Parts: sequence; C-alpha cells; structure tokens
Amino acid sequence: MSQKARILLIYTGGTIGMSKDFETGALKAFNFNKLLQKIPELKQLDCAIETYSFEDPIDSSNMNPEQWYNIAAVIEDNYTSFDGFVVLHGSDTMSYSASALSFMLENLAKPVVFTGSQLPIGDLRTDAKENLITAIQIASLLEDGRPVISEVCLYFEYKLYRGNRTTKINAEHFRAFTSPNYPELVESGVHLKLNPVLFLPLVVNAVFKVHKKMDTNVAIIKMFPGMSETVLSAILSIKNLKGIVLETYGSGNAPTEDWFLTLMRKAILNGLHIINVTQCSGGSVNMGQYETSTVLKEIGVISGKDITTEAAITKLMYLLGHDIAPKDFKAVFETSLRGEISL
Ligand code: ASN
Repeated sequence: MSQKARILLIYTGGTIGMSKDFETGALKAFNFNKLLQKIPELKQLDCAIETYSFEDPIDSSNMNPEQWYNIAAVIEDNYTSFDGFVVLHGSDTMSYSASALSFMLENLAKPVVFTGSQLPIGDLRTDAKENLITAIQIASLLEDGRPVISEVCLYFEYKLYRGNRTTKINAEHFRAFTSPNYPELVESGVHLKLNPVLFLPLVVNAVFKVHKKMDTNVAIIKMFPGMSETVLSAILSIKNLKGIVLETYGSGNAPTEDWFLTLMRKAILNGLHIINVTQCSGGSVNMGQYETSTVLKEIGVISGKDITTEAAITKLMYLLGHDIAPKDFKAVFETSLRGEISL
C-alpha cells in the first residue's frame, strides 16, 4: 500500500482567514482553528495534514523579511517529517514571499505551495476552498515515494505557477496572479494537467539549506518621464544603500540625458548594484538593443533579463546577504538560481 503524503499547512494570515470587524467593517485576520472548522472537506483529502499557525496572523501588507525567516524556519524544523508544505498567505505580497522563499530554500527537494484567496473562507462565493484543496492535492503528489514537484510555487484560480515568476495583477478578479514570462506548471481542470518539462529538476544528493540573511539596504526606482535629478540623486545618496532595482522602459531603456547617466555611473563606481528590469508586464531587458540602453550596459548595469520586480528585489536582498565579491556580483545575479530568469 502506498504511503499517504504528509502535508504541513502553514497559516500566516491573509483574506482567506479574515472576517469583518463589527465596529469598522474592515477585514482582519482571525484565528486558524476557526478557519479549519470552515473547511470540513480537508478530512476527505487523501493525505495526512498537520497545521502550524503564526501566533498573530497578518494581512500580507505587513509581511517582511523577519516573517520570511519565520516561514523558512518552520519549513526547516519540519523538513524531514513532511512530504510537502502549503503556505496560506495574503495575496497582496504573495509573489514577493514566494520569490524570497525560493532563494532562501536552497536544494529544496519538496514542494512549497503558496496559496490564499480573494474572498474569506466563510464567504458564500469564496475562492478559498478550491485554492486550498487543490494546493494541498498538488503538494501531496508523490511518484515512487518522491515528491513530483520540488520547488516554491504559487497556486491560484486553477493554476500552479513557479512562485518567483508570478506577479499580482488584479485586486478584483479571482484570477489575481499571472506568470508573464514562464508557463504554468500545472493546470487544474477535470484532471490536474502537469507540465513536468517545466518543473525544476529534483535535486538529489544535495543538502537542503535554509538561508536566513536578507539585506534590506535596497530600493526600487520606477522611471517615469519627468523624473528629476534631485529625486534620483537623493535616492542614490541614501546612506548604506547597496542595490537598486531600476524599472526602466520597454527592453531596458532609460533617458540618455547627461545628468541621468552621470548619476548612474557615479553610483556604480561607488559600489552600488543597479539591476535593470522592465516596467512592461512581459518580455525581457536587452541592453544594447536601443541606443537608450547602450550606455547602461557599458557602465556595468546588471541585466535582470525577464525577471519580475518581485523576484529581482528579493534576489538582490538574498545575494547582498551573502558576501559575494563585488567583481562577481553581476555575473551571479545574471544567472538563474531557482528558475527565476530565462537564460
Ligand atoms: N489584503 C489581503 C492580504 O494580502 C489581500 C488578500 O489576501 N486577498 O493579506
């Protein structure tokens, strides 16, 4: 008889477990046991589920690296006892957390599936049940006793995505996420349609390692026509700033005005890492394709290629948390660590 998969359900908060505050009418997180009572269907699943709840469940707008360490630590402490992990998380910053965890969990050989919902579990029209039940089913998939999926993913509205490829695109639709530059790993219909060629290969004989150091001396700058020298130079002169994600236009283009390029050049010479990502929701940075990105390439701006802003900022925090020699930083950033970037 095949063994039932053992799943650890980790509850961090989010709309899935929220109810309306009687006085203000605003949604706020409630206790995990109350959430479980609302899903008796969990007992019907063909896996053994155990649960772990954050002491104070949060709206994911309050998510931060310290909470990421907490999620990572729960996975680390329970790694050998479970076949898969499902993380219940608010949708607002879920793509940031899934990206961060993908970097923090090195040599992951088990699934970590983030999910949540747009409507609370107690709501009649909730999307929470389908998201949660299918996320657990996917995390439970075993083949010859080994997990079928061994990466950090995000399940929402019938699709399983690689977590660090996702971005939240809608605050209203149940289809709240997309993965603009990488196809879905699994599609849920009458059957679960798996696309194994897209999965990260299962790591064998490598020790699972949890990295807990994330350096938050970083910033995201979104370019816009009319950005002034004063604003940009104020940001670039922030004390201890070590890296920025620069959201540029199209395939990585930015102004060619002297003041802009001088500020960029000076910042790089002073040791700042500048990552070029596109503001477009799909496609890739390709510095040198246009004249408006040629100098950026020459002065040592790092290409984020087709990485999302969420993955870029968390990868930056992760790499800055490791003592990578400045001369190697660009090459390391431009490689794919967890399938977050197309090469
Ligand atoms: N504000 C909520 C959160 O991110 C939104 C949600 O979960 N749908 O926690």
